[in-house]
Amino acid sequence: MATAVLDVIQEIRDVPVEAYEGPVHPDWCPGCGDYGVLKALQKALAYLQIDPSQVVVVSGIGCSSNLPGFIRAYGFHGLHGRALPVAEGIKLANPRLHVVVTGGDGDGYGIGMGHFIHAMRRNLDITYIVMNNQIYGLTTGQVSPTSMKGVRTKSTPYGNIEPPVNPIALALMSGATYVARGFSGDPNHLASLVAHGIRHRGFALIDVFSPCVTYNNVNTYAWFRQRVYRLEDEGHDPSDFARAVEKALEFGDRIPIGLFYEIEVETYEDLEPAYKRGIPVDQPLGLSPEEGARLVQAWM
Ligand SMILES: Cc1ncc(C[n+]2csc(CCOP(=O)(O)OP(=O)(O)O)c2C)c(N)n1
Repeated sequence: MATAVLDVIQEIRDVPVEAYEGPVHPDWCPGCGDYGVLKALQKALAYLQIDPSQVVVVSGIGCSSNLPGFIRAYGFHGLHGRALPVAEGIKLANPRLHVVVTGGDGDGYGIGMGHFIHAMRRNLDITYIVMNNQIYGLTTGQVSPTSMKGVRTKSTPYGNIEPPVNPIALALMSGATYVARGFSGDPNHLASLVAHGIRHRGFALIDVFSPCVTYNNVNTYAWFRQRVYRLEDEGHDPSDFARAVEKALEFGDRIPIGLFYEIEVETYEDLEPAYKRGIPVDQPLGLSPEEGARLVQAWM
Protein backbone atom coordinates (compact mmCIF):
# COMPACT_ATOMS: atom_id res chain seq x y z
CA MET A 1 0.00 0.00 0.00
CA ALA A 2 2.92 2.35 0.71
CA THR A 3 3.74 2.62 -2.97
CA ALA A 4 0.11 2.45 -4.10
CA VAL A 5 -0.51 6.10 -3.19
CA LEU A 6 2.43 7.22 -5.32
CA ASP A 7 1.62 4.69 -8.07
CA VAL A 8 -1.51 6.52 -9.21
CA ILE A 9 -0.08 10.08 -9.12
CA GLN A 10 0.94 10.03 -12.79
CA GLU A 11 -2.43 8.68 -13.91
CA ILE A 12 -4.41 11.13 -11.76
CA ARG A 13 -2.42 14.17 -12.94
CA ASP A 14 -4.04 14.32 -16.38
CA VAL A 15 -7.43 12.76 -15.78
CA PRO A 16 -10.21 14.96 -17.29
CA VAL A 17 -12.53 16.44 -14.67
CA GLU A 18 -15.16 18.29 -16.79
CA ALA A 19 -17.88 15.75 -15.90
CA TYR A 20 -17.58 16.81 -12.23
CA GLU A 21 -17.55 20.59 -12.77
CA GLY A 22 -20.68 22.32 -11.49
CA PRO A 23 -22.28 25.42 -13.05
CA VAL A 24 -21.30 27.66 -10.11
CA HIS A 25 -17.74 29.00 -9.97
CA PRO A 26 -16.16 28.96 -6.46
CA ASP A 27 -16.16 32.32 -4.67
CA TRP A 28 -13.11 31.49 -2.53
CA CYS A 29 -10.34 34.09 -2.32
CA PRO A 30 -7.77 33.88 -5.14
CA GLY A 31 -5.07 31.43 -4.02
CA CYS A 32 -7.23 29.69 -1.38
CA GLY A 33 -6.07 26.13 -0.71
CA ASP A 34 -9.64 24.89 -1.10
CA TYR A 35 -9.39 25.16 -4.92
CA GLY A 36 -6.78 22.39 -4.80
CA VAL A 37 -9.06 20.23 -2.64
CA LEU A 38 -12.01 20.66 -5.02
CA LYS A 39 -9.80 19.71 -7.97
CA ALA A 40 -8.35 16.74 -6.06
CA LEU A 41 -11.85 15.42 -5.29
CA GLN A 42 -12.91 15.84 -8.93
CA LYS A 43 -9.76 14.05 -10.10
CA ALA A 44 -10.29 11.23 -7.62
CA LEU A 45 -13.89 10.68 -8.79
CA ALA A 46 -12.81 10.82 -12.43
CA TYR A 47 -9.93 8.41 -11.83
CA LEU A 48 -12.29 5.95 -10.10
CA GLN A 49 -14.88 6.52 -12.88
CA ILE A 50 -17.67 7.14 -10.39
CA ASP A 51 -20.71 8.67 -12.05
CA PRO A 52 -21.76 12.05 -10.50
CA SER A 53 -25.24 10.58 -9.89
CA GLN A 54 -23.69 8.08 -7.46
CA VAL A 55 -21.98 10.70 -5.28
CA VAL A 56 -23.38 12.83 -2.44
CA VAL A 57 -21.15 15.59 -1.07
CA VAL A 58 -22.25 16.75 2.39
CA SER A 59 -21.04 19.75 4.38
CA GLY A 60 -21.67 22.01 7.36
CA ILE A 61 -20.85 25.73 7.36
CA GLY A 62 -17.65 27.62 6.48
CA CYS A 63 -15.76 28.72 3.35
CA SER A 64 -14.64 25.11 2.85
CA SER A 65 -18.15 23.82 3.51
CA ASN A 66 -19.36 25.68 0.41
CA LEU A 67 -17.65 22.99 -1.70
CA PRO A 68 -20.80 20.93 -2.50
CA GLY A 69 -22.09 23.98 -4.41
CA PHE A 70 -19.12 23.87 -6.78
CA ILE A 71 -19.03 20.20 -7.82
CA ARG A 72 -21.34 18.25 -10.10
CA ALA A 73 -22.83 15.62 -7.78
CA TYR A 74 -25.70 15.49 -5.30
CA GLY A 75 -25.06 17.83 -2.40
CA PHE A 76 -26.26 18.77 1.07
CA HIS A 77 -25.17 22.04 2.72
CA GLY A 78 -26.33 21.76 6.30
CA LEU A 79 -25.81 23.21 9.75
CA HIS A 80 -22.44 24.16 11.25
CA GLY A 81 -20.73 21.03 12.63
CA ARG A 82 -23.55 18.68 11.65
CA ALA A 83 -22.31 17.27 8.34
CA LEU A 84 -21.31 13.83 9.64
CA PRO A 85 -24.69 12.84 11.15
CA VAL A 86 -26.42 13.91 7.92
CA ALA A 87 -23.89 11.89 5.90
CA GLU A 88 -24.40 8.86 8.16
CA GLY A 89 -28.16 9.06 7.56
CA ILE A 90 -27.68 9.26 3.79
CA LYS A 91 -25.22 6.36 3.79
CA LEU A 92 -27.43 4.16 5.97
CA ALA A 93 -30.50 4.88 3.83
CA ASN A 94 -28.65 4.07 0.61
CA PRO A 95 -25.26 2.42 1.13
CA ARG A 96 -24.80 2.13 -2.66
CA LEU A 97 -24.00 5.86 -2.80
CA HIS A 98 -20.50 7.24 -2.33
CA VAL A 99 -20.82 9.70 0.53
CA VAL A 100 -18.09 12.34 0.82
CA VAL A 101 -18.09 14.93 3.59
CA THR A 102 -16.19 18.18 3.06
CA GLY A 103 -15.63 20.92 5.62
CA GLY A 104 -13.24 22.92 7.74
CA ASP A 105 -11.30 22.47 10.96
CA GLY A 106 -13.74 24.70 12.86
CA ASP A 107 -16.71 22.75 11.52
CA GLY A 108 -15.25 19.29 12.09
CA TYR A 109 -12.81 19.57 14.98
CA GLY A 110 -14.63 22.33 16.91
CA ILE A 111 -18.42 22.35 16.94
CA GLY A 112 -18.58 18.95 15.20
CA MET A 113 -16.00 17.21 17.40
CA GLY A 114 -18.41 14.77 19.08
CA HIS A 115 -19.80 13.62 15.74
CA PHE A 116 -16.26 13.24 14.38
CA ILE A 117 -15.21 10.79 17.09
CA HIS A 118 -18.40 8.74 16.99
CA ALA A 119 -18.42 8.46 13.18
CA MET A 120 -14.88 7.03 13.29
CA ARG A 121 -15.75 4.66 16.14
CA ARG A 122 -18.66 3.32 14.07
CA ASN A 123 -16.61 2.86 10.89
CA LEU A 124 -19.31 3.79 8.41
CA ASP A 125 -18.07 3.75 4.82
CA ILE A 126 -17.75 7.53 4.46
CA THR A 127 -14.91 9.72 3.15
CA TYR A 128 -14.26 12.81 5.27
CA ILE A 129 -12.09 15.57 3.80
CA VAL A 130 -11.20 18.36 6.22
CA MET A 131 -9.78 21.56 4.73
CA ASN A 132 -7.61 22.44 7.70
CA ASN A 133 -6.53 26.10 7.40
CA GLN A 134 -5.99 26.47 11.17
CA ILE A 135 -8.36 29.46 11.32
CA TYR A 136 -12.06 30.37 10.99
CA GLY A 137 -12.10 31.70 7.44
CA LEU A 138 -15.77 32.47 6.81
CA THR A 139 -16.16 34.49 10.01
CA THR A 140 -12.99 36.46 9.12
CA GLY A 141 -10.07 35.04 11.05
CA GLN A 142 -10.78 33.90 14.61
CA VAL A 143 -8.71 31.18 16.32
CA SER A 144 -9.69 27.57 15.48
CA PRO A 145 -9.14 24.24 17.28
CA THR A 146 -6.06 23.55 15.13
CA SER A 147 -4.50 27.04 15.41
CA MET A 148 -0.99 26.77 16.81
CA LYS A 149 -0.21 27.97 20.33
CA GLY A 150 0.91 31.59 20.39
CA VAL A 151 -0.61 32.72 17.08
CA ARG A 152 -2.22 36.13 17.03
CA THR A 153 -5.65 36.16 15.43
CA LYS A 154 -8.62 38.49 15.52
CA SER A 155 -9.93 36.68 18.65
CA THR A 156 -6.49 36.11 20.25
CA PRO A 157 -4.73 39.47 19.83
CA TYR A 158 -2.20 38.61 22.58
CA GLY A 159 -1.51 35.12 21.21
CA ASN A 160 -3.45 31.84 21.37
CA ILE A 161 -3.05 30.23 24.81
CA GLU A 162 -4.66 26.87 23.84
CA PRO A 163 -2.73 23.86 22.49
CA PRO A 164 -4.04 22.58 19.14
CA VAL A 165 -6.10 19.45 18.52
CA ASN A 166 -4.14 16.73 16.67
CA PRO A 167 -6.68 15.32 14.19
CA ILE A 168 -4.42 12.51 12.95
CA ALA A 169 -3.69 11.18 16.45
CA LEU A 170 -7.35 11.58 17.39
CA ALA A 171 -8.49 9.64 14.31
CA LEU A 172 -6.06 6.81 15.05
CA MET A 173 -7.26 6.56 18.66
CA SER A 174 -10.94 6.77 17.68
CA GLY A 175 -10.84 3.81 15.31
CA ALA A 176 -10.68 5.43 11.85
CA THR A 177 -9.68 2.73 9.37
CA TYR A 178 -8.00 5.07 6.84
CA VAL A 179 -6.05 8.05 8.16
CA ALA A 180 -4.25 10.38 5.78
CA ARG A 181 -3.03 13.95 5.49
CA GLY A 182 -2.63 15.91 2.27
CA PHE A 183 -1.44 19.37 1.29
CA SER A 184 -3.08 21.67 -1.26
CA GLY A 185 0.41 22.53 -2.50
CA ASP A 186 0.92 18.88 -3.55
CA PRO A 187 -2.37 18.41 -5.47
CA ASN A 188 -1.75 15.13 -7.31
CA HIS A 189 -0.55 13.43 -4.12
CA LEU A 190 -3.71 14.79 -2.44
CA ALA A 191 -5.91 13.52 -5.30
CA SER A 192 -4.38 10.08 -4.96
CA LEU A 193 -4.99 10.08 -1.17
CA VAL A 194 -8.62 11.04 -1.82
CA ALA A 195 -9.03 8.31 -4.47
CA HIS A 196 -7.63 5.69 -2.08
CA GLY A 197 -9.87 7.05 0.69
CA ILE A 198 -12.99 6.76 -1.47
CA ARG A 199 -12.03 3.24 -2.54
CA HIS A 200 -11.36 2.24 1.08
CA ARG A 201 -14.26 0.34 2.73
CA GLY A 202 -14.78 2.13 6.04
CA PHE A 203 -14.31 5.57 7.52
CA ALA A 204 -11.56 7.53 5.77
CA LEU A 205 -10.21 10.79 7.17
CA ILE A 206 -8.16 12.97 4.87
CA ASP A 207 -6.98 16.03 6.80
CA VAL A 208 -5.66 18.61 4.33
CA PHE A 209 -3.33 21.53 4.98
CA SER A 210 -5.30 24.05 2.94
CA PRO A 211 -3.78 27.52 3.49
CA CYS A 212 -6.07 30.49 4.14
CA VAL A 213 -4.28 33.23 2.20
CA THR A 214 -6.40 36.00 3.71
CA TYR A 215 -6.52 35.38 7.46
CA ASN A 216 -3.67 32.98 8.31
CA ASN A 217 -0.33 34.61 7.55
CA VAL A 218 1.64 32.03 9.59
CA ASN A 219 0.73 28.66 8.05
CA THR A 220 1.28 29.70 4.43
CA TYR A 221 2.14 27.60 1.35
CA ALA A 222 5.81 28.60 1.87
CA TRP A 223 5.66 27.60 5.57
CA PHE A 224 4.36 24.14 4.66
CA ARG A 225 6.67 23.70 1.66
CA GLN A 226 9.67 24.10 3.96
CA ARG A 227 8.38 21.42 6.31
CA VAL A 228 6.21 18.76 4.66
CA TYR A 229 7.52 15.46 3.38
CA ARG A 230 5.70 12.43 1.99
CA LEU A 231 5.51 9.35 4.22
CA GLU A 232 5.55 7.24 1.04
CA ASP A 233 8.98 8.62 0.12
CA GLU A 234 10.32 7.27 3.41
CA GLY A 235 8.84 3.78 3.00
CA HIS A 236 6.29 4.20 5.83
CA ASP A 237 4.23 1.02 6.33
CA PRO A 238 0.55 2.06 6.76
CA SER A 239 -0.34 -1.25 8.42
CA ASP A 240 1.92 -0.39 11.40
CA PHE A 241 -0.37 1.28 13.95
CA ALA A 242 2.34 2.12 16.51
CA ARG A 243 4.51 3.77 13.85
CA ALA A 244 1.46 5.69 12.57
CA VAL A 245 0.92 7.10 16.07
CA GLU A 246 4.58 8.09 16.25
CA LYS A 247 4.30 9.86 12.89
CA ALA A 248 1.06 11.56 13.97
CA LEU A 249 2.98 13.27 16.78
CA GLU A 250 5.61 14.70 14.42
CA PHE A 251 4.86 18.42 13.91
CA GLY A 252 7.78 20.82 13.79
CA ASP A 253 10.64 21.35 11.37
CA ARG A 254 9.40 18.22 9.57
CA ILE A 255 5.71 17.45 9.07
CA PRO A 256 4.54 14.21 7.42
CA ILE A 257 1.82 14.06 4.77
CA GLY A 258 0.52 10.86 3.15
CA LEU A 259 -1.19 7.70 4.31
CA PHE A 260 -0.52 7.16 8.02
CA TYR A 261 -2.69 4.10 8.56
CA GLU A 262 -5.10 1.76 6.81
CA ILE A 263 -6.84 -1.39 7.99
CA GLU A 264 -9.73 -3.44 6.53
CA VAL A 265 -12.33 -4.41 9.13
CA GLU A 266 -16.12 -4.83 9.08
CA THR A 267 -18.02 -1.62 8.46
CA TYR A 268 -21.10 -0.46 10.34
CA GLU A 269 -23.14 -1.38 7.27
CA ASP A 270 -21.77 -4.95 7.35
CA LEU A 271 -23.02 -5.33 10.92
CA GLU A 272 -26.35 -3.44 10.79
CA PRO A 273 -29.07 -5.98 11.74
CA ALA A 274 -31.85 -3.90 10.13
CA TYR A 275 -30.28 -4.60 6.72
CA LYS A 276 -31.41 -8.25 6.97
CA ARG A 277 -34.70 -7.00 5.50
CA GLY A 278 -32.83 -5.14 2.75
CA ILE A 279 -31.59 -1.58 2.66
CA PRO A 280 -34.01 1.29 3.50
CA VAL A 281 -34.01 2.84 0.03
CA ASP A 282 -35.42 -0.42 -1.37
CA GLN A 283 -38.17 -0.71 1.28
CA PRO A 284 -41.74 0.33 0.49
CA LEU A 285 -42.71 3.50 2.36
CA GLY A 286 -46.08 2.06 3.34
CA LEU A 287 -47.90 5.00 1.68
CA SER A 288 -50.21 5.04 -1.30
CA PRO A 289 -48.91 7.03 -4.31
CA GLU A 290 -51.67 9.62 -3.63
CA GLU A 291 -50.66 10.03 0.01
CA GLY A 292 -46.99 10.28 -1.05
CA ALA A 293 -47.80 13.02 -3.59
CA ARG A 294 -49.87 14.87 -0.97
CA LEU A 295 -46.97 14.83 1.51
CA VAL A 296 -44.48 16.04 -1.12
CA GLN A 297 -46.85 18.92 -1.95
CA ALA A 298 -47.21 19.78 1.73
CA TRP A 299 -43.41 19.95 2.19
CA MET A 300 -42.83 22.17 -0.84
C1 LIG B 1 -24.15 27.19 15.36
C2 LIG B 1 -23.24 28.16 14.69
N1 LIG B 1 -22.23 28.71 15.39
C3 LIG B 1 -21.38 29.56 14.79
C4 LIG B 1 -21.55 29.90 13.48
C5 LIG B 1 -20.60 30.91 12.85
N2 LIG B 1 -19.61 30.26 11.99
C6 LIG B 1 -19.84 30.13 10.66
S1 LIG B 1 -18.56 29.40 9.88
C7 LIG B 1 -17.68 29.29 11.32
C8 LIG B 1 -16.28 28.71 11.37
C9 LIG B 1 -15.80 28.21 10.07
O1 LIG B 1 -14.50 27.72 10.22
P1 LIG B 1 -14.02 26.45 9.47
O2 LIG B 1 -14.95 25.30 9.68
O3 LIG B 1 -12.60 26.20 9.86
O4 LIG B 1 -14.18 26.81 7.92
P2 LIG B 1 -13.42 27.85 6.98
O5 LIG B 1 -14.37 29.00 6.79
O6 LIG B 1 -12.13 28.26 7.64
O7 LIG B 1 -13.21 27.08 5.73
C10 LIG B 1 -18.40 29.79 12.39
C11 LIG B 1 -17.90 29.85 13.79
C12 LIG B 1 -22.62 29.31 12.75
N3 LIG B 1 -22.82 29.54 11.45
N4 LIG B 1 -23.43 28.45 13.38
